[in-house]
Amino acid sequence: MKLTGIETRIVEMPLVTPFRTSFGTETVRQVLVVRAVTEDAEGWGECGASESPLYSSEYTGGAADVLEDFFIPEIRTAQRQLGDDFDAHRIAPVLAGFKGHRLAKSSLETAVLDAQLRAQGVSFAAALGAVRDSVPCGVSLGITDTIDQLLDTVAASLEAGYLRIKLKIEPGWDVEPVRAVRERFGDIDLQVDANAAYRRSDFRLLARLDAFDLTLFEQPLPSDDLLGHAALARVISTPICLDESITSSRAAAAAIELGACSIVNIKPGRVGGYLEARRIHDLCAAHDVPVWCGGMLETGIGRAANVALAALPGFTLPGDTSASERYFATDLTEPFRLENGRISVPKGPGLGVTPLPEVLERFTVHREWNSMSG
Ligand code: NPQ
Ligand code: MG
Repeated sequence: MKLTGIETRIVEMPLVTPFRTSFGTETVRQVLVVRAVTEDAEGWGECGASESPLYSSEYTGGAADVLEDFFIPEIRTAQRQLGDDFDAHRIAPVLAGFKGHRLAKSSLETAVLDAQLRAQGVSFAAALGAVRDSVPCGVSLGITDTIDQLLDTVAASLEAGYLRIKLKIEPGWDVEPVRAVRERFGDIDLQVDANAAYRRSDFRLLARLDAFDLTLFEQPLPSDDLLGHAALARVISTPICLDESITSSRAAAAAIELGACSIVNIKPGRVGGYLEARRIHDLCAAHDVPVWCGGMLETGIGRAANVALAALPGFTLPGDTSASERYFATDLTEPFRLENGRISVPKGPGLGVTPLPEVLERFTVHREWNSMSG
């Protein structure tokens, strides 16, 4: 394929409700959107980074800088050397020398892969190996001021049809909200996510969550503490699932071998892209480790790709692949809707959706064209 250029954009999408986690509260989704233009098609990718480096070390402005100053120039060189042999599979190897910045790398690879698949007339789902035409959906619910507010939010989510509820927890907001939700709603599929907010000294507190029959406990401890998670897994009965710790297929292999988790949250951005995400899916399947698709408050661009990935056979648990309206009054694309707790996998070439031009323009705050011939 022949790349003509890559556009980097920052858009700011208002959220329908503030989203509070152990690391902060988000009211606007500031998101980097990448458009790859080739001679035959154009493709889109979205970066999971947020305005501040709180979920991980990446943030939107930094992602834009590293793309514009380092990654795109390196891709330009590779494109010149490889000519028609250049394609999306070359991107990760070409950028491998640059450390980290996986969310940024993923947005670039996704945009080029989308352009390539659109030119070939192949959907993301077909290219990745999807086996379903719709996926079961869960929802991730932020920390609220009161337990009554949380109960109302859970009730509305079940009413909307979500098949699984995930509660964000942190020290001081854990056993009591979980108890209240379990008592009020009975035998629902319920799980929790701490975003690394606990420490090894909290094991006795965390063992109290065993009483509530949770499907899983996501990322209790800091991302670099695989041994801590392995130790925790030996003293609690709730299955541990890792999110932030799983930055690559190597990290996933280490976590599984150490017994640090028995379930894996796959976020394609966090691992550097959909191709690496598929490798982790394959690795986990080989070890009988269930996986599910996480979320980073994606617009329709990232959501389309996530839903395609979540249709692979090893994704046996409902993902954080919620409907567009969970986050946005107006999405960048035609909205993804929940039907009987599921979202349909797009069938069209590439992502199968494109940003609505006037919506994209309305929310854009920065835009740069990076020519491949410049
Ligand atoms: C998680 N996501 O699983 C993340 C955390 C998260 C849906 O719970 C802006 C960008 C805000 C990315 C807030 C969900 C975010 C974000 C939370 C990711 O841990
Ligand atoms: Mg998480």
